[in-house]
Amino acid sequence: MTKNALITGITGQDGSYLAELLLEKGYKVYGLRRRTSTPMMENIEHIKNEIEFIEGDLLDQGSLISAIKKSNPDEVYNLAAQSFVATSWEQPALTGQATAIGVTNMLDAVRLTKPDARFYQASSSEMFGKVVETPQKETTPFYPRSPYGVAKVYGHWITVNYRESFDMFACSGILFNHESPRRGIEFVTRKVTDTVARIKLGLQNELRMGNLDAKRDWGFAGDYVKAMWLMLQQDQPEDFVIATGETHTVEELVEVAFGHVGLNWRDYVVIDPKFVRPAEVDLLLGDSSKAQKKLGWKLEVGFEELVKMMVDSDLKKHSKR
Ligand code: NDP
Ligand code: GDR
Repeated sequence: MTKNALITGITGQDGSYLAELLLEKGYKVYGLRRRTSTPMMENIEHIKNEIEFIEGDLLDQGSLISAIKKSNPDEVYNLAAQSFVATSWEQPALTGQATAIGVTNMLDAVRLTKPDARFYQASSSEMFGKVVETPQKETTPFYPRSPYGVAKVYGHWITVNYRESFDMFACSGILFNHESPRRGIEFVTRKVTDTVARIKLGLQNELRMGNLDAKRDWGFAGDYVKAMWLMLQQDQPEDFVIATGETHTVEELVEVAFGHVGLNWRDYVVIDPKFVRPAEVDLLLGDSSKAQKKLGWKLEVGFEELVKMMVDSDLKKHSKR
């Protein structure tokens, strides 16, 4: 029997990879999409005819209830959020409404309309923030460092709470940074790979950056959406950390990206205080051994391969223009 899945955040990076995966598996895929004057469909252009879109917004409870009624989902993947950490200081209340309360809105829509649907919440390594232990795992206490991180902690605990209060099959995936050629342009990996491509092609002459010392555990989004699906196929709902177990500085990222096109990053990178955050997450390094053991999840793309894949994709994109 065909399974129905509802994905919020379908136009984003993860929404697009997850939709591809579920379509491959024979799911009927519904995507919750916000109304915008100019729809942003770049990530899902190639599969848009296979997805049934439902207009809705995490801030509008009625629209979520009707989305559940229309899609009658077996599985709900709640990926929508205000997801850019830097913006969360500029728009903290909106971030709280979408990234925190939006999760309750979605959980309640499921509880009231289709309580046996399985629910995935997109939790984040940003919840570990000023880390209290390394590597970070499922039991590591949270210490968020941004309004985004604070909102994600709320989203995480409300998911756990609905599981425990209403016996819902609700899981939270604590995913560390994951990237791809479809990553939004303002996130550091894509900003770097896009600018490196532009510099190589003579379209730009510098890269303005913030803190080069921050360390992140970067993986490939295509690998990480597989873990989301696996979590909802288990007998019991549980939370899992998904990470590579390797950490790299932003400086290493910059070095690999420029090195891939035969340039020295020191000739192009300018530090601009505008990109330094009010509070930083200095180090993230995840331990995904629980997911490897219980879900059989494994990593396929490593750090250097990922950065090179993104640079190559941006070179191709800009060469066409
Ligand atoms: P993106 O920023 O690429 O996508 C976010 C999606 O949310 C977009 O489709 C956006 O729609 C949608 N959205 C934003 N606000 C609303 C709203 N109020 N109502 C409905 N939809 C909304 O994020 P990613 O794909 O990278 O991440 C997916 C999820 O995983 C997010 O929740 C993120 O916080 C979380 N996460 C991401 C990680 C990563 O490294 N990528 C790591 C850990 C967690 P629109 O196109 O209209 O803006
Ligand atoms: P992050 O991702 O905050 O980890 O959140 P981002 O790529 O924005 O920043 C990573 C690190 O790079 C440093 N940095 C810069 N960042 C940006 N964006 N631009 C710069 O110019 C720059 N210079 C240095 C940052 O200070 C930071 O330390 C991402 C998002 O996808 C979240 O939604 C998700 O939950 C987490 O990853 C896990």
